[in-house]
Amino acid sequence: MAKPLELIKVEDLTICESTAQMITKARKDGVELFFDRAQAMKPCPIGEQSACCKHCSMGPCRMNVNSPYDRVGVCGATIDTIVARNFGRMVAAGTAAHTDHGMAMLELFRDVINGKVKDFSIKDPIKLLEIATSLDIPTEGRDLKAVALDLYQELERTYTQVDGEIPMMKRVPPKTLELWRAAGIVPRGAMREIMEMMHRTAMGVDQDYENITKQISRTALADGWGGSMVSTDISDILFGTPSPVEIECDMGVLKEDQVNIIVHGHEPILLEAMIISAADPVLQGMAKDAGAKGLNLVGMCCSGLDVMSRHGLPHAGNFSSTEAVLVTGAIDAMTVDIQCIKQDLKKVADFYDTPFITTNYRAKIEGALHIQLDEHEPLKCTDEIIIKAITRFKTRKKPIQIPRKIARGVHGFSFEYINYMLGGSFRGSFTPLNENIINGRIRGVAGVVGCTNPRSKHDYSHVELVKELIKHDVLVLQTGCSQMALAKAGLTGPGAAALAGPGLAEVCETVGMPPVLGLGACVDNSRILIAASEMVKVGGLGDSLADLPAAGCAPEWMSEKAIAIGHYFVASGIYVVFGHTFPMTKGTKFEKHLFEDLEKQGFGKWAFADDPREMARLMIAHIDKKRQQLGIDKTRERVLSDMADRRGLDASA
Ligand code: SF4
Ligand code: MSK
Repeated sequence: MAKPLELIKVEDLTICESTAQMITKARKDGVELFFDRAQAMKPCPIGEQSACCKHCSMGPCRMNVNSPYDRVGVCGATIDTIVARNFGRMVAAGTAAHTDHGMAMLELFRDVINGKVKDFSIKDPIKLLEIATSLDIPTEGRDLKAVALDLYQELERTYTQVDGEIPMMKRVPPKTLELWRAAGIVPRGAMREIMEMMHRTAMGVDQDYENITKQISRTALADGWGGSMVSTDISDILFGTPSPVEIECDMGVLKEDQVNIIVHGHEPILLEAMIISAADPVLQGMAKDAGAKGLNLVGMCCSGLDVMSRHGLPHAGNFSSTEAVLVTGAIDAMTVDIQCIKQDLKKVADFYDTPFITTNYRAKIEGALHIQLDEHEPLKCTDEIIIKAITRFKTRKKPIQIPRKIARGVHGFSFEYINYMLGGSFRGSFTPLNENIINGRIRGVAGVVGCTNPRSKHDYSHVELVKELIKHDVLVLQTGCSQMALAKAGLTGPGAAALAGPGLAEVCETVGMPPVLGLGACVDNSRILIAASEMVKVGGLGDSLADLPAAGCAPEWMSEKAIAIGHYFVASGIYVVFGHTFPMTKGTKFEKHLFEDLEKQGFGKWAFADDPREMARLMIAHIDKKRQQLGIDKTRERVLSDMADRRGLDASA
């Protein structure tokens, strides 16, 4: 039986002070939050290990997690078939989410080029030309619109192509691509791969876990090197490629004397349109007439992460704080688009008299006000939302309690900016990064990404893991809710270098960068793939992504999207650790396949750990193993290697 809610200590639920204050307030107000439900609803032990199947009505079939081979499903499906199929469907769902988002961005791009969408334009023509060139689209002497139309046609294949390799395969390091070709996992269009994944995991189709894993890899690669990558590139082309800017984070960014509007979700278009509406003098005048000092637009979750560094917009918190922010009573409207939007936000918003507005036909919530955002006239929707927020400001009834904490940090490290930052404006280059890895100042690179989860102490594992990694000279790249966890903890500011090991701290000081680089939303993990590919291209760290002294981790993951991301990194050659839980039956052949065999085949591999220090230990051990394989484990003396040294290291690898 669940403990009475008041006995669960708030400090066991979160390390975010603002969220903790709001959980306490919600309890006083009698408002239930997902933290409470997560305590009350214990996970099914069979489901937790992914050991059940309901793919047909001869089941559901439940396996014995303590003795997984003592029975099979009614159809004869073994535990390996069942767990692999379930895993495959999670990857298909995550890939579908990212690619549907990416395709929406591509359609917006097409309509901007065609002049059908007039409120947005191409903000980064240089990136448009660079991407076109990387895909062998002629640019010389051509008009930008003609190049853009060709680029649209080419990128559409990322989603729809039924046969042959998708365009972004041109960006994969040749040796990695060779491995994928030999394994038969080079992706076609995402629609094709998702379709085949769903088919193969239906009752009575693919019942060989190794063969299922191949399609899992192919589907995940269609996400990371396909749908997600295109989404990021198009967002940059349309709205500008991020570069570092100081951002204010945490709930202290809310203002009692202003109209506070939260934008939460994933597609940048809603928040970009809100920014245009909020700058409208008529709406600003209405806010003033209502007694407000102004309109305070605040991002949350990945909507905020995607847009904040393009506009210097404040950010109130990550996934686990989206109910808590409503508890302040200070939110005059919360508006959402797609993904990671908890259904109970509507109920919490109702309690605090906050208008809760859905804007995307793909993500309505029962009982919530829906104002469809039509990309051809987006301001119609966003103007209306602002008017509703102003009305609520005028009629605020509930007491307001805003946590005071504000953390300032630097965000917006796109691949392009990292290149420029390391190499300088005339000779953008990853060479200094590789050199510092080779000489040992930087031990390796880690991607720490992903969600927060009420079954895991909010933000705790993200922060402890990253502290441990930088202390051991591992440079950390971040996206998604993890980035916001570190931002709130003050680790995205310049002060974080003081927590870094001596080698990493020295590099940070020389280059003028923090040891924790925030790259954007969860869909922007493709920026990490491109950065890793550049490291391979620059030389000295092996020939394929699997050779790099690098590792990834999602310590508090919850979404199927995270599984798709984890697997596209594994298939790309990266070691990936997931925390708090993993959808796997222990002691199965499928577990061994993902956790050991894939690496022997030249890919990366999965791992699991519950404690952040153990996650760090596993990642550092892997990085050290790769350093040893590259022959750079003995080169931690402080000398910059030249080209000849690096060629030598290459030859000895
Ligand atoms: Fe059971 Fe097989 Fe049907 Fe799954 S597909 S529910 S294992 S009978
Ligand atoms: S929002 S997928 S909780 S990172 Fe992208 Fe955060 Fe995870 Fe959603």
